[in-house]
Amino acid sequence: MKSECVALLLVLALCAGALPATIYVDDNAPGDPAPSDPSRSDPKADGSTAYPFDSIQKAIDAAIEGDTIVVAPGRYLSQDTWTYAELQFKGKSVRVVSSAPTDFSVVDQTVLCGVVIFQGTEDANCLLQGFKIQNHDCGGILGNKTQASVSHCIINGNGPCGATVVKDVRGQIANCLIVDNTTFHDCGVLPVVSGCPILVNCTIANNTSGIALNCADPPTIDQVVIRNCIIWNNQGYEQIQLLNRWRATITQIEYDLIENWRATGALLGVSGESTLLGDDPAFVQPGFWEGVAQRPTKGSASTNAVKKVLVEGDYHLKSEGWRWNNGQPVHGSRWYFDTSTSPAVDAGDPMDSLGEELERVPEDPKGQWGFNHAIDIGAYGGTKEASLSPTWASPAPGVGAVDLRDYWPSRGIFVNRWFVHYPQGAAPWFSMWSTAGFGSFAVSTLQTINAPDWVPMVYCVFLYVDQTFYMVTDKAVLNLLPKIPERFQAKYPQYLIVGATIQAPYDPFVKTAVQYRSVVVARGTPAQVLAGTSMNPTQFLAGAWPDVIALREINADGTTGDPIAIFARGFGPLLLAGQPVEGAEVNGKTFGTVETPPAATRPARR
Ligand SMILES: [Ca+2]
Ligand SMILES: [Ca+2]
Repeated sequence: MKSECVALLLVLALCAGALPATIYVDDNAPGDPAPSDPSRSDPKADGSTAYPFDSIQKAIDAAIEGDTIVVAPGRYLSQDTWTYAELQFKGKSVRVVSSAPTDFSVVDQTVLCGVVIFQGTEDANCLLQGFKIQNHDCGGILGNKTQASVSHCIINGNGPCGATVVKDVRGQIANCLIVDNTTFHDCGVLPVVSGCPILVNCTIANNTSGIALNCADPPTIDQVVIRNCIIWNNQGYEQIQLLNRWRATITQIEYDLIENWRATGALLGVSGESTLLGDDPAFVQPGFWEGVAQRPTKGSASTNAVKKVLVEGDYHLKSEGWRWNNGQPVHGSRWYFDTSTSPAVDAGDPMDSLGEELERVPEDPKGQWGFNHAIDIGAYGGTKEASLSPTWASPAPGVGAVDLRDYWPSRGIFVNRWFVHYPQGAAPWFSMWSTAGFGSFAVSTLQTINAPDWVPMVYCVFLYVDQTFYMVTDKAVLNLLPKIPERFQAKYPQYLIVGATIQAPYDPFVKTAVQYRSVVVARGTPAQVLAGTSMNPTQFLAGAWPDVIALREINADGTTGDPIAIFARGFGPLLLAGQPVEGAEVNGKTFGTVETPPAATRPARR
């Protein structure tokens, strides 16, 4: 009987252990006899909300794979920013997050004063999110090629022996501010970030050294990704150093702002067309060190040094539209504006979702002064503290909704092409390129090819005067702009307000009279906007489409039916006239099946 009970208890214990748990850490919980001192704890501390652990290490030691550890604001590891301390993941694939991990004001108050050490065997479910990592003597992250991800961390004011602050993290490093790191040891200067990283929306600036890419070590399937990042004003030879044995099977360095990036031979073949070089990112205020430090002897803690003080910077991006104010609210507002605008605002990959970025700020609900068109470059891109670009259009958009131009790209140097599914014979397709933009209107030219039922050419006019996107066939009308055209092929509202019912053209290119349908505007992922339709998301061009707009027909009985058109942010139409697009070339990238276009697709200019 007794052995049966023990067996049952064991089964229960195993069952209980198999469920992912949430473990809480708070260094300042009511029952703690010594707050900020993990050596003396509440005897009842068990990681529950009522009796949280006072050390993150205790929580990791108590956790099993899949658990989440939620850390309250406070200072952990070392209480002295010049004293070494460490946090070890010990190969456990757990999620260690702050209490509001994507809120940088909470991140700033949740400090790991020391070095975070991954054993290297953690898998992709492992996450470190929402901490400030700062220890002037030896702070940073030692990844040991872990697959763990690191996101929404402020990694600043670290001074390890050498300056490798983030080393060998193989999971994604996203939305991290890696700034104002230096060294107070005589160990030489190593790269501030090294290894074979996947860096997305990071700001790496004002460090004693740049980053080094080295993908030569196993595992053999490696990739380097540097997307939507700012790498700026790091001392040393280069912002990005390629080590001799560097190689990667996948290399993606794009939509970045990089200072003095030297395109050495090893970089041939790297995609980087959208990378801005040499442009000042216009941070609000870079950080700096005060006081003169006397370097301590090699390997020792810096007890004899004149201790420098880090005056932390503000690495939000300046904007004449709206910019998050990190300091005291001005007139009760967190949103402020500058006399210049960073080129990194709205300069990220236009096909990325905005994430938590605001489309308009609460103080300007109509978007009269600032409006969001795309994800920003840098650590605040995709967060609610991203800057908004100024509203240049005159008159102001005034309706505060997404602009169709963001969903039908025609700006830039590329001729974009979309191929429509056609059951019989070769697919018709259309191409579009930017011709001109003016204060009150912008014009793109759209040509249809291999499509006998379509008009051969339309001029797409974004007219801010009446906030309408017209397609006109008669080029003469362009001479009268910004007058509202009397004759046009088709038209859409420029701003597609989610939930609104509008009249939209079913097939904007037909030679016969264009039919309009009553449609409701839906926005989200393809699966979200297709919910309740007869269409399957897999019918559409494969790709990550985090943000699409669907124009869904309204049935006779008032219910919402199938879409007549779907537009993906930064890409253009995924579905037009009820037909899926099955291939495209957009901004130099190829999607799906693209037929070789005829040699001359661009007519001579007038
Ligand atoms: Ca304690
Ligand atoms: Ca933006």
